[in-house]
Amino acid sequence: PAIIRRKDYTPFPWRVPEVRLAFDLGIESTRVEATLSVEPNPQAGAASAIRLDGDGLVLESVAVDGEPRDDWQRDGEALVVPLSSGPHTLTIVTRIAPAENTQLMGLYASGGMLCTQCEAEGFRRITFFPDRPDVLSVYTVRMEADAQAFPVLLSNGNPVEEGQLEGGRHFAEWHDPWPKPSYLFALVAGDLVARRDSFTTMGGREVELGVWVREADLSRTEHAMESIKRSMKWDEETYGREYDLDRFNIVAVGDFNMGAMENKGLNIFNTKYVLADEETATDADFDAIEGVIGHEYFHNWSGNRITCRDWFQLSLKEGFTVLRDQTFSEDLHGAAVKRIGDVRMLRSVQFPEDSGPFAHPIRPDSYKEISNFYTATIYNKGAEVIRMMRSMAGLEAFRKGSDLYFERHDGEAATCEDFVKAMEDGAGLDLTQFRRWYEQAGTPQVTVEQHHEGDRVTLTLAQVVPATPGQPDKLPVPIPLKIALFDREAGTHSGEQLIVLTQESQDFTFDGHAKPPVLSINRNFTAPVAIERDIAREDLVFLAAHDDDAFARHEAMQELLLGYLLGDGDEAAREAIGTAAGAILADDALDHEMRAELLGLPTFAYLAERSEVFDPGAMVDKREGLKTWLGETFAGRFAQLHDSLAEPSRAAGMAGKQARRMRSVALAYLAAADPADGAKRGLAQYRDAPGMTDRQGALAVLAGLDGPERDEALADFYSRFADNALVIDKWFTLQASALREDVLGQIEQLARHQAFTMSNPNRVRALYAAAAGNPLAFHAADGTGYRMIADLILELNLRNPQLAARFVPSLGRFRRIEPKRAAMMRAELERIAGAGKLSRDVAEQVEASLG
Ligand code: B3K
Ligand code: ZN
Repeated sequence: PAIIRRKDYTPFPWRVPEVRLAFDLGIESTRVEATLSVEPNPQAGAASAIRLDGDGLVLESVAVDGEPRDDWQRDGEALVVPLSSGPHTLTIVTRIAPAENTQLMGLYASGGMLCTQCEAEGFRRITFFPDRPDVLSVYTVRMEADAQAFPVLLSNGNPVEEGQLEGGRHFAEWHDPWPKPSYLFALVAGDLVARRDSFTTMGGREVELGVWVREADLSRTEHAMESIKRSMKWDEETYGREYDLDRFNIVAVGDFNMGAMENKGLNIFNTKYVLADEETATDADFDAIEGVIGHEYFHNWSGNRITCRDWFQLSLKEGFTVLRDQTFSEDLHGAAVKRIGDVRMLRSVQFPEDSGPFAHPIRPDSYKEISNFYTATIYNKGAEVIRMMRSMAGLEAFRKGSDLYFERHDGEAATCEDFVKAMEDGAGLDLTQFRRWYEQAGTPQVTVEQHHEGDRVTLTLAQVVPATPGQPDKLPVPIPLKIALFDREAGTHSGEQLIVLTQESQDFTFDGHAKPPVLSINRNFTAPVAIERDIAREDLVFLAAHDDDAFARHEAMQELLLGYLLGDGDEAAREAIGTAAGAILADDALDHEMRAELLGLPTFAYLAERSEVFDPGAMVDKREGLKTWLGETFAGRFAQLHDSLAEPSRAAGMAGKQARRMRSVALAYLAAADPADGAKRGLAQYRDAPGMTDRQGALAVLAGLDGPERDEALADFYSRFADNALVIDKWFTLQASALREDVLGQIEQLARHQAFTMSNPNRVRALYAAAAGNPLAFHAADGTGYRMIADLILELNLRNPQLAARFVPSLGRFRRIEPKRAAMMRAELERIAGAGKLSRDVAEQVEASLG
């Protein structure tokens, strides 16, 4: 595939101020008439033709200024129409087949309804168009369809007209007054019902809200609706951003490649991020729904009102919007646990990406298939980079920066540089060196040394940004680190401060410390870096028990755990973990959710990332062994917690959620120590569960055990929820995630289960993303796990390239794995590479992986 480069950007020679789309909708066949008003773009050079992107379209006719034309040409999938200078009207008729659209890009069918997904390059699968984010148009959309099959017809903006037609057909017309790029176009046609509500904006605009679902799902939409209202309010209060249409609609779709999509005024969602009630969704599901609804809603300003000039700027909207959704959730439910979870995700997914074959800067320099760049780097590291600006500026100045950004670039297709400049001007920061965060891939590695003399402490900090593919030499970046120096005896510190490491190596001195203080560093994870420091074990125990920064406290515990799990496993290291865990379990000032969080073991993905050579089998034994030991050591306390925190329902609010979290963690430790007791307790928790949080928590533990309790719970779960696809997804995931020797065979059986299908992305991910993340399945010593994932990639390759490509990085990480397994992983990548016609998505990932 061809390489697209950032430096080659040129503006499109034509402007397309207005677009009229007329759809004659049908599942098997849909006719699209597109009328484009075009005029030369004064910002670009003159052109004698217009080149329109297309993908899989059947062209029926072309007319210019009302005159039929046949002097057009096809250039690959594109359509080139000769055009004299000056304004014109272009009318193009195409035909598409939604039912055959298995890629789920463009217009496709899902459970009898029709819906669209256009980001990044799906609009060209609907009609010929300059399908690039810097061409902004005002859209009017007319949809015609069978009234019975498609009673509801939705598109962007506000409704203008609707009516009945002959032959049982009807139509609706929508108009979106805000100019937008084609990737934000959307339509939905189907037999849907809405939960309706309204929101009055700070400027007094009355917005009609709708959450559109299948009738059977209506009772599970309350949380989504409440989440919309909370999002609207928060964005007004926190960023001064007001909604700008009379309608805001969300539609839930069962077959969807990702989480959701921010189409202007008509967000389309994976059902997973809309539907929830206590019986079928966990607390984590509720929070994820609120977070994703917030994310898509916040895009209305960071993404839609200000969009991206080109796809290299993707982090402009995604990094910023992730930061916005993260802090939205922090503000609503407490920052500590949210931050810890976000950092765990960053380290488990983004750090490995940043040290692997697909490492790329948050603003990449080139790509072959843009869909491959919807990554944790663009999204989550992108958010961390903006969060650093926020930490350096302080909240007030940061708001000035964001205000200036929104004011200066409203209505434009902007660049990351525009954002940085607005932050410099508005927040008063000098970001000259900071721009390297946008240019360089790789997670900076920071080492810390501490010296004490007289009453002076010197911290010597050094940084290395590691080489990544295509970027052998790196420059130092500014690394803002919040620190505190603790007086060990008093258990307090004299105040938090922000230091910024800008050089390769730098000394920071602090006076007034008669005794060597205990350093708490990168508090609240101010910088997305890896820190290596020489710290005494008892100092980590001290911080794990006393640090007043929740993240740093958690971090100290993680350092103790990593030290033991990555080291040679000596007794003293384990004892130190025991001492810290004992303090955490005894600390009555902690809430149960934070307590559970502090007792969580590092993920396998992060352990692999931190290992020079990762031996999955050995690590499972060691990590599970530690769990057993902790469970035995604190059996009494865990049992007491499991007994006393029984069955609060969601009505109990925050305290109930905290209790549920701790209860299932306690169960996991108890089961590790005593499987028979764990099975008994697990089944009781399963049976008595007032909702999905306790039920799933119990089933997750039972799935890893043997015996009748496991069988009973799994069978009950399936039959109880057989008609709920999202819950059946959980049933697949729980079994495929179980750490048991026979799990691979079970996954193979689940793949043959009648409820399994390759055509639903949620179901595929439920089984195979869990399998690829399970060290005992994926890394089975004989290589069958690798073969299974490679077969999956090949099977999905052309059917759904985006979904297929998502599975490649797991195989691509072979350089970190012990040599026997690494060779088998590589061989599977080579098998894919040699397998014939590969989609651009899979080809790019596989080529990068093989390096
Ligand atoms: N912007 C979409 C992602 C589209 C991904 C296309 N492959 C969702 C989001 O980030 O909000
Ligand atoms: Zn987004």
